[in-house]
Amino acid sequence: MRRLACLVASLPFTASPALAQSERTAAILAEAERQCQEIDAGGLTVEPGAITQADLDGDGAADDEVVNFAGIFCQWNMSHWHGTGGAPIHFVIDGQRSESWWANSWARVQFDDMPVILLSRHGSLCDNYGASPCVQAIVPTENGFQVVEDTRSEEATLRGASE
Ligand SMILES: [Ca+2]
Repeated sequence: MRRLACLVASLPFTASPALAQSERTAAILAEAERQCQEIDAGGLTVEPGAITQADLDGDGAADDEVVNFAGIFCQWNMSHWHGTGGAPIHFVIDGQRSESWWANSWARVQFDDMPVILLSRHGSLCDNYGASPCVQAIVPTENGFQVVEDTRSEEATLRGASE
């Protein structure tokens, strides 16, 4: 086991959480590292590209960060943050506030003058089988993230009233 640990530790993609750009991102990685230790799974492995700079809130500066756990692992437990629903993706605005969602992938688009984050999520969240297409839109704002609440029952009521 010790030999395996040395092998894993020496793989080229192994990186240090010290690569974090902002305090908030550093805190996310520190918490992840703590979780790895808690489950006795060694240190934290951060692949190149797991942390990217982006302009999420549309202020024109790429001073936001995306911490994508698709590229972050516990050294001895590669599945800790990885499942059929993807992995947690943390969106860090201005290095200060963040929220995370489990998703397979993300994209930043512009829609009606709004910066929008799109997430490809597990199909069960769209009340369908796991691999079915399921997309969620999130708007980063000054105070947080705007997400539509589940309005399906409300819409069914409205539909029923108009029939
Ligand atoms: Ca920003």
